[in-house]
Amino acid sequence: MDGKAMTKTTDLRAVQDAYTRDGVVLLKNILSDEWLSKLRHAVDTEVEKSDRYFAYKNMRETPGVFQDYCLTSDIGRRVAEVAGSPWTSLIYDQIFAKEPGTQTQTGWHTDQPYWPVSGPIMTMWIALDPVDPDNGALEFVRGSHAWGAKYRPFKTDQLGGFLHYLEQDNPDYIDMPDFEANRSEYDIFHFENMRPGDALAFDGMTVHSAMGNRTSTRRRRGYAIRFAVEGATYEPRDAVTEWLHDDSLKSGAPFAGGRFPVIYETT
Ligand SMILES: O=C(O)CCC(=O)C(=O)O
Repeated sequence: MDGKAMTKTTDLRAVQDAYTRDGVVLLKNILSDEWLSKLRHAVDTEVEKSDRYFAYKNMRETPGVFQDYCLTSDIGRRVAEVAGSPWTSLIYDQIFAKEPGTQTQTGWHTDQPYWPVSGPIMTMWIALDPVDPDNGALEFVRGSHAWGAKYRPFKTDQLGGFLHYLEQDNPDYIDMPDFEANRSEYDIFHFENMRPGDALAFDGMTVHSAMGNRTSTRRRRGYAIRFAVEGATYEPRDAVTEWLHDDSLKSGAPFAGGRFPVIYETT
């Protein structure tokens, strides 16, 4: 549908290098005008149903625009290219609509500990509006995906504020340091002036947060899709994301198939 050619080898190397080094890379202009318009419209239809900025999840399991985008666009190929993987499977998708005046800062976290998966996974966070520090840019701790630290997942309130830790007794996890209070100790950065259709590809272990939307007029709609790639395995844990479990997959099996379709494969 997009009809875009494979990414040029030299550009791709630079993208892969940045992703491997920093745990996040900016991809410019990955959406056709048609997908941008369809996704904006679909997001607006969802957003009317709730007032929580991160409430809308897993739309891709229901027939409609989100499912069509995940299954028929070039997004699976792009993920495989950035990760250097022969395949991509879908985990789930989510809307982050920080409307004007949504002051809440998304707390620092890593994504992977929340999901029933081990090994490499990637989020594509696609901007549907211009995004900058005024209306809610995402921030990243450069290189944190490679630290080997597994941060304990935690529950948040309706506004995304910290409530309490999950899996208190799981020795695999350590409590998250206070990145916000100690910002100067870390290499924290964001991408300036994302345009609609630009995407952030980031590793499931990269520490990140998002600023609040301090504007009174500018929307900040983000559409995030979570993907598994080669090396990712299914690891269900009862304490988190039971809604993503799939009994047809064995624990330790490749994270592909069942509810998590392979959407791209090199032939
Ligand atoms: O867009 C946001 O506000 C937060 C996004 C985020 O934390 C994520 O996609 O994991």
